[in-house]
Amino acid sequence: MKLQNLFISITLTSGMFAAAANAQSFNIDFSSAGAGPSSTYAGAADQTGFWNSMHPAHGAGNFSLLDLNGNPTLVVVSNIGGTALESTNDPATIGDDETLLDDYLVTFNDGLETCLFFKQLQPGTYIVTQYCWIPGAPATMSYATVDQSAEGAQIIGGAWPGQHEKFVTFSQHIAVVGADGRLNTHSGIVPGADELDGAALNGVQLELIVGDFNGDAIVNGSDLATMLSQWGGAGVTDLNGDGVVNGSDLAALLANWS
Ligand SMILES: [Ca+2]
Ligand SMILES: [Ca+2]
Ligand SMILES: [Ca+2]
Ligand SMILES: [Ca+2]
Repeated sequence: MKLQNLFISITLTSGMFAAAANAQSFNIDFSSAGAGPSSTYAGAADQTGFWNSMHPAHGAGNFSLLDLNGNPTLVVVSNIGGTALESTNDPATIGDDETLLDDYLVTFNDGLETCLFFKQLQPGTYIVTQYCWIPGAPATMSYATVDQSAEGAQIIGGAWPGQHEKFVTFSQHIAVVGADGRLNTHSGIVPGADELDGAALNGVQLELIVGDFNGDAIVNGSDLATMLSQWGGAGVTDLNGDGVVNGSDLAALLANWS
């Protein structure tokens, strides 16, 4: 393709891909009230948009997730382990922070984490944010892991710092979802801690890094090289799923360049 034509193709198609990316990024709050934070609330992942409000009763089956625009997707999530929803008004939290943090799933069993099982996710690299903060008892630590991440456990807890802070209110893992479309997250008792103090899961944010093919959560020349190696054919770099790697996919990659 001539460079000029490539540029035109990129210009025409780049708008499509913000929507495609949004379709595979999600905000989830556990709530008894049936309403999550407002759509202007970005959380710790800096990701505004619709917040799914999930009650433990939803987790018994497959709860269908809406995307950041509030549109239906094929992605479903179920949960085991901590299925009791606790609610405490921590005096330090207000507004949307309170909506997210002041109710939560809890486990009191050191052999049973609060596990979420996502299915039918688009394969790719995700930044996975788990909120693991116990309102009213924030010094109690939780132990957060993600099966599809090369990163180990992160231990989360501490007094509300006035805003979200990694390792205090949330964990963050880079995870790679494969062709099976699955992602498993866990928040459990810290090994050796008193299980009767509990461990929390207030909510989760999943952010798909469109255009990252090597799992480093950065979109750069390495990913571009992978795309060019598949140019004109099929492969994982076919970002819009139309069966061919071309300028449309390149536009999506460049739109997310790190
Ligand atoms: Ca509060
Ligand atoms: Ca919540
Ligand atoms: Ca990369
Ligand atoms: Ca394509």
